[in-house]
Amino acid sequence: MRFISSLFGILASTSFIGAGFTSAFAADETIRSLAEERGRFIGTILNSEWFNDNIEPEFEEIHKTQFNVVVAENEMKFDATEPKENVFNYTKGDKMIAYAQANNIRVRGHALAWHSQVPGWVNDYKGQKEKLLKVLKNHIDSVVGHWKGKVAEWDVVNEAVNDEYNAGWRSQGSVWYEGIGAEFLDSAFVWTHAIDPKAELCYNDYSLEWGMREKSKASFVVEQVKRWKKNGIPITCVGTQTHIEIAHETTPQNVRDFAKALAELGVTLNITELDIGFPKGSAGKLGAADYAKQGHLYRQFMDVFLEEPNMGEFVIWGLTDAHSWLDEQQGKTEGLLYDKQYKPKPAFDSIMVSLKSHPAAEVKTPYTFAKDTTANDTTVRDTTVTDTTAKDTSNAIAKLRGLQKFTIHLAGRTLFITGTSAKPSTVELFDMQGRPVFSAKCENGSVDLKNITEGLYVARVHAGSASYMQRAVIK
Ligand code: 9MR
Repeated sequence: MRFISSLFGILASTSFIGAGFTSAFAADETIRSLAEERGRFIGTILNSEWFNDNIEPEFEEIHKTQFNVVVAENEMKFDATEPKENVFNYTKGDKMIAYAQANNIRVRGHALAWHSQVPGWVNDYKGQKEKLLKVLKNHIDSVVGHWKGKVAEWDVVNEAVNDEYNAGWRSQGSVWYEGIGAEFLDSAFVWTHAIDPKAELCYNDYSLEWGMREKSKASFVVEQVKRWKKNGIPITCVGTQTHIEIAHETTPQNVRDFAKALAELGVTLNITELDIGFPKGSAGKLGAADYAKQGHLYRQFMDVFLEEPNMGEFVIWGLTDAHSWLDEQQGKTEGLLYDKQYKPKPAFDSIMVSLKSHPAAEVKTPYTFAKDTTANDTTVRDTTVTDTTAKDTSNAIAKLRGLQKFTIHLAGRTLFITGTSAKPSTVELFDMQGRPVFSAKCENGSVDLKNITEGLYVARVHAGSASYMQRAVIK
């Protein structure tokens, strides 16, 4: 791949270069480096051809240069990782993890509980609730345990909403729903969190980019996220797959609206499988205006992504039009950033332009939110409250400095505080996105948490002029 240097201003004013696909950016300027400066992740899959060592050398070179988050196209799915009951195969997934670690790339795990790509032996247990619960738990325990600390984010549940535009769970064709009921989703989140408390946990689906109208998939998902958060189910993100076509012009705005609705709930929205295909029949007939239009849509998605503070990952379902599920399975074509000869398309330039038009100082990132860095040491370090009344509490925890130690102890629903130098006066709880959920005066070193739902919180204790913070699990 050859890049020609030119000034960003010239590119911005000419908008898109058109067919010929010569990128106008310097070689050391990558979408990865620009995304990293902005605290964001831009990614793509490793196609199955990569796992089988059956892909052109350009693929990996571009992949690791331009992207900082990766997903396995098929190799971490249920049928790949547990082809026989309780017999696990991690070889291909391990290959990807090693690649990601060598190149400092974040890993998305895809996917744990999904009705598709489950092996035949699971379907043999159709309708057997207790057995299916054991099967799913064992799968999650083993797979998440194997890659604990190496997978930053899991698609815990994939595509569980039906396609019938009546806002309900996929009740047919899902071995999990038919056998267990909707509780399989809640359980999957709880089990995954129990094994890897540091991982981000997503609900992932398609057609979420169709807007928030009544009975839409997106509004149904928002309602479920509300329920999950209320019940302490440890969901941290939603993935909108976003497999769209060139004609779907309203979708970027819909994704923006969806992101805002999820922000209200303290949940991140990630774009997880973006592609913008042309109808298959148009192959060979596409011109500069078509590729410019595709670029324009990519740019609009990137603009939304950079402008919404609760979006963190922008993942495209493929790198090159030479290897894409669109041609193989969808009757669509040429939906990606690189053409079949690995030349960057105008869509690539559009993403560059969008990144450059959003100065790093103005782009917020959800990944400064409170992280569970405390698995072995339950004291949250480097965090103490300086602004207890901040309106934007989402970043409040991350801003905190200079923590001192204290001890909390839960007996039933009573929280006891010891070890502070002064008498504790107030106790507050925040959810893991830093939103306040509880505040009470501390009488005799304890507070009653009987109205708090189960879940993971950060407790803040005021004692004298100091305040202290610590992670608290309410069971
Ligand atoms: O790209 C994947 C393709 O190779 C598989 O044959 C297909 C089988 O279901 O899955 C494709 O990936 C899908 C992803 O796992 C979930 N969302 C839709 C993706 C495209 O079908």
